[in-house]
Amino acid sequence: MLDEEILQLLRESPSSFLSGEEISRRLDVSRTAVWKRIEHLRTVGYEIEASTRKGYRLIRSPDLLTPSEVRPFLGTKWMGTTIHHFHLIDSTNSKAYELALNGAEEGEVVIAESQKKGRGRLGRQWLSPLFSNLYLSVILRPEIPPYQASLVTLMAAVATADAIRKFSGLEPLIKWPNDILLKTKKVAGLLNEIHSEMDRIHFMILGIGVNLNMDRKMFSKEIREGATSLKIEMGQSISRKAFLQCLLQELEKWYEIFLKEGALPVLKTWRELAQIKGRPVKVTSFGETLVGVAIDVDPDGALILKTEQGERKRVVAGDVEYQAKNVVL
Ligand code: BT5
Repeated sequence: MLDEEILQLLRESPSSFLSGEEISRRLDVSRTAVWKRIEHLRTVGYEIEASTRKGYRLIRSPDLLTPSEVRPFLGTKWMGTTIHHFHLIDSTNSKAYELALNGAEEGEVVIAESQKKGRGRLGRQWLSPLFSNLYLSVILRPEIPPYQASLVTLMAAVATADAIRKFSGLEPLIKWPNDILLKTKKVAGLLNEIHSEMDRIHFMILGIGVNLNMDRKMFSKEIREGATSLKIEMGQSISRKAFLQCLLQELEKWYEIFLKEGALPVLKTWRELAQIKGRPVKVTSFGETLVGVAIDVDPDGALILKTEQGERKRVVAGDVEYQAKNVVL
């Protein structure tokens, strides 16, 4: 908190020095405390010029995702108004869940620079190295029946893919239920969790991980072939702040569209971005494997496929592998 307040003061006078005495007076802390926090800010990447007579001046901020770095540029109406920021955390989803249980409001966001136990679906792990990517969880409290929750998942996939498309000019593909691919490699994953009663959602957590500045060697051997980052695909370093801004704007926009206009616009764009119709797929769902051709998603977000035996199946949760070439349906 004190770090944020010091940065705020330094930002207010970008071209002039602010004395340690002035900072300590305005924030009601000792000069030693100010000096210690300035030293800490330097270790996390802030370039702060210090002059014994004149005081301190902020020269450059690192690409950190702290509230004071992020909020002024967000351009959202309500999403991300409150940001909980951590350098290292177990999982942003777990933290957001805990905050939501304790009354956090719709639109509050948890962001981490790295995760110790970044979570994928079904107990899998999400590789979350420091300062490289985006790890965020958004708290939503939609007034919809629980059976519609998977539409919010589709909505989040659409918003994430749309943000990647707008930011990079590349063509992301959504892979059911919620992977985002660039040229067949996974660039982003979503883990959405729900806390509900039979007929009411208390809250949903949209957990989104997007690989932004990871180099190929940073991926573990197991996932290297199947994963990518925006930096790898665009051939340049990515401003995490700028991407976060784009992502939260898209999420806010798509969530409002979903609440106002219902599922149709979300499903329409999901279909465009997933191009799933006619894709030969192998689906693993609750221990069962189905091989067939994808037909569509239904209005509840379930995957519809026609099996090799000609049966029409509806899959509500599972993993999909794409096979060989498309079939014209
Ligand atoms: C997902 O799971 O794709 C959901 C990932 C969600 C991560 C975000 S980060 C912020 C928030 N907080 C969390 O704790 N989680 C969310 P799944 O479909 O199960 O995919 C997991 C699989 O993807 C792993 O088993 C690996 O094979 C692969 N993988 C792991 N880390 C990866 C990475 N950084 N990039 C690409 N693939 C990865």
